[in-house]
Amino acid sequence: MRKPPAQDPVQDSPDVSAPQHYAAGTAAVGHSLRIAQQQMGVRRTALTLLRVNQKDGFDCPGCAWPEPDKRHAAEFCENGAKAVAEEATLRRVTPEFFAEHPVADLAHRSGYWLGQQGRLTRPMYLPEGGERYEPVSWERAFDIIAEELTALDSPDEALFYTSGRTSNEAAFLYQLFAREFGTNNLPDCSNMCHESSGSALTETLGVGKGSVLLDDLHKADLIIVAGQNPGTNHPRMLSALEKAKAGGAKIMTVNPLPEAGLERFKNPQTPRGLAGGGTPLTDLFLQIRIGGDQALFRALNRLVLETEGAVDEEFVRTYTHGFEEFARTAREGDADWEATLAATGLDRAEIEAALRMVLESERTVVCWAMGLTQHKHSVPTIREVVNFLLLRGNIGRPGAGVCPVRGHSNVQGDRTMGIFERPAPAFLDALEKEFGFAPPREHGLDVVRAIRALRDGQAKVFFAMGGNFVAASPDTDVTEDAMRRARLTVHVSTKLNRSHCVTGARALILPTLGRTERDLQGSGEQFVTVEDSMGMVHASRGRLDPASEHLLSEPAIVSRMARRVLGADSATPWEEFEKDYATIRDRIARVIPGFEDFNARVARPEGFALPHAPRDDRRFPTATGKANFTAAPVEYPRLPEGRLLLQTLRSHDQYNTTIYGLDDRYRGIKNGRRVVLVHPEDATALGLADGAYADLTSEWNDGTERTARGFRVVHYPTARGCAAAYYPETNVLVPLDATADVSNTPASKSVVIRVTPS
Ligand SMILES: Nc1nc2c(c(=O)[nH]1)N[C@H]1C(S)=C(S)[C@@H](COP(=O)(O)OP(=O)(O)OC[C@H]3O[C@@H](n4cnc5c(=O)[nH]c(N)nc54)[C@H](O)[C@@H]3O)O[C@H]1N2
Ligand SMILES: Nc1nc2c(c(=O)[nH]1)N[C@H]1C(S)=C(S)[C@@H](COP(=O)(O)OP(=O)(O)OC[C@H]3O[C@@H](n4cnc5c(=O)[nH]c(N)nc54)[C@H](O)[C@@H]3O)O[C@H]1N2
Ligand code: SF4
Ligand SMILES: [Mo]
Repeated sequence: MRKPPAQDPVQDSPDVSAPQHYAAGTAAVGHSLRIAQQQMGVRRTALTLLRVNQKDGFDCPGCAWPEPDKRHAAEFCENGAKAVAEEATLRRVTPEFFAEHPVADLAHRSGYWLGQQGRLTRPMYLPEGGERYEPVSWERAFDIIAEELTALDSPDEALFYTSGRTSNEAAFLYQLFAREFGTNNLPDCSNMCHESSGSALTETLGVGKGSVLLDDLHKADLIIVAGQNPGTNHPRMLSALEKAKAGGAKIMTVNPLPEAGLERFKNPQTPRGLAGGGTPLTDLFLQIRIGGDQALFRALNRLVLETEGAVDEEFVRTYTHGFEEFARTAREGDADWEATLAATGLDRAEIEAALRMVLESERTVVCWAMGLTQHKHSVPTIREVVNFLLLRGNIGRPGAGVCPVRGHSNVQGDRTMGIFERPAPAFLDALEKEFGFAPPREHGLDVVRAIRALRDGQAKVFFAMGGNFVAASPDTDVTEDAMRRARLTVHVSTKLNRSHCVTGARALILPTLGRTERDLQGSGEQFVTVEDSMGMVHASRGRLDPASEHLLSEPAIVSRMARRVLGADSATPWEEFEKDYATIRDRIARVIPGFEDFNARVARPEGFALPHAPRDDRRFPTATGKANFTAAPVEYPRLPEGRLLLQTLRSHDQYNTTIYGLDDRYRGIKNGRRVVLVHPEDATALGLADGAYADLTSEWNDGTERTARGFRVVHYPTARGCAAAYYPETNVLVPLDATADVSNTPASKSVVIRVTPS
């Protein structure tokens, strides 16, 4: 066992130097190996990293970027290596650790310190009024869950949260259990992530997922990367961009920050990448103001409409609906030059340069992530991206399409498996037919509504399949108070985190197997399956010995909980499911379209692609049966005098609420996370010197204010009027009610703040 650092490191004196202008290279390789070896030692590092993303290995627990068909021996990136090391660490959290550290002590530790303690090893229970977690048997843990669930007045007083690492098999069982229990309360991390993409794409194209495969990126003429920082968050996407460029593609980047990874890429898998200057990626950088994207795409659409012969009229006539109204709105609406320039902060020449690239391209892909999804007007923004692609027929042909780049490694698969608070009637019908019970039909609660239900005493049991709910959610103080009002909080987790320290009256921690570990059940060794960001499904097999003999897999936990809670009321063969995951896949095959013959097809090493009607044959399963143009007013945030618009984002050394280290190498930040990046001229106007310390106060419509203290001001080349600081430290500033229209995603990329010297 390895020892974690005993002291919580001081986090508030970051060192700052100039940002880097390229990503990866040798530093990335060295950095990932160093972190991996600290956690796993040399031998385990070598054995484990060689299995990441291999056809007989395990799926990288990092992001959802797909694997290329031809694999290298080292098919992982720096941040994949960190994700693996975080899970395969040799450090352990034992019952003695919990005896030494009362919950009140853990609640004062940083998320970084908690995570550094290592893997959870035993089920732990915090009794009502107790000060410390104590070891508990699995049987007793399930009894406690059953006691609290059966005591509820209604099944809708229970909440079943999911984070996106859960396998297809576990997710399918989990939603089945929740629905047999009687609720659609299945909030998930997607609600805070790509919900806006799902909402916009389902309405306009009929499928809430991306429409491109990896090869389409390689074939594109133009790739627009908007609101995404792949150098950190999807590092191997840079290899795809490099390949696309080698094939002649142009890349346009839309971002308030000049992100190093999009400037230049030194591919660590090639000798040239390691030794040479690397590949310049971005051809045109549009340094947009936060929240200006809808205005930008609307302006491009207006200009395309005004250009003779630029619209793919045949495509528009055959496959789309609503063109006339959209065209009228774009021509006559509020997207004139004045509004466009105010919203985007760009100048006319930049937008005209963008237009030229658009018109020169036969095949265009738009990629995006949180920079587009976490604003009040995110859904109309993404609909405008769809308008943009439809205009030139860029849906359902090779080298073109929508590419929302997903976060967690199986977040897309979890949705496919039915982790959704608003399930489609057809899905519920199929469950009903297969399992012979009547699933609840009323919609359940998403993340924000779940927090309100806890706050208002309408939800009493909170169960989490992974994740770190209180740290990931907005309005930290409100969320934590809400969580403390629960009767019981349960977390199925691999690592210790903040959510274990902010509990209901009673609390359970249920330790589970990770991706890297062998999963042995009654019928022998099991594998699980996952779906990547491009709808490819494949198997994942762990080989390491489990972190402790007391761990249960996620499918086993759900099966046992279901048996204990539902008892004779359930005709579902839960025991068989636990014993042999192939029997779960047989059921998935019968319930979920696209999974026919699941067991046979997933036996192929490369897995299989799920069908996608718009991509495969330009069929659009929408309300109109066509791809829908939409016409919405252009919105963008307007800032009161002396305020900045704050986006809350990720550093290079974190995975959401998991902090791997205290550096953000590409942005030149070291040894600390409480920084706020502000344009030098804005900072000067506000009297904020580089290196000064400041408090951030957010202002919300209802007159309430929220403050986060002690951030080092960094003069940084972001867009004017904008600021950036890391999540989750700044989640205290995001009001619970500040959400995107339609999708209800927290607007954590557009928070109006004052920055005042501390
Ligand atoms: N290493 C690592 N990998 C990860 C994660 C991680 O935390 N660490 N998280 C995973 C998850 S769950 C997700 S969802 C993804 C997140 O992946 P990203 O979405 O890339 O993550 P963020 O750090 O939130 O970065 C948002 C980017 O959008 C830009 N941006 C902010 N506001 C705007 C705007 O209004 N317009 C435009 N055009 N751009 C804007 C920011 O400057 C930044 O470059 O990554 C996944 N992969
Ligand atoms: N302000 C602000 N807030 C945000 C965002 C933002 O950009 N800004 N981004 C949002 C986004 S995109 C997302 S996706 C959410 C993320 O929200 P979550 O998914 O809830 O958070 P994570 O930090 O990914 O969860 C980490 C925890 O998952 C557990 N874990 C890891 N692997 C496994 C596993 O294999 N099984 C199980 N059972 N548990 C495991 C570990 O205990 C670890 O502590 O945060 C959202 N919150
Ligand atoms: S790009 Fe994502 S999935 Fe691929 S190795 Fe890196 S972290 Fe893992
Ligand atoms: Mo995410």
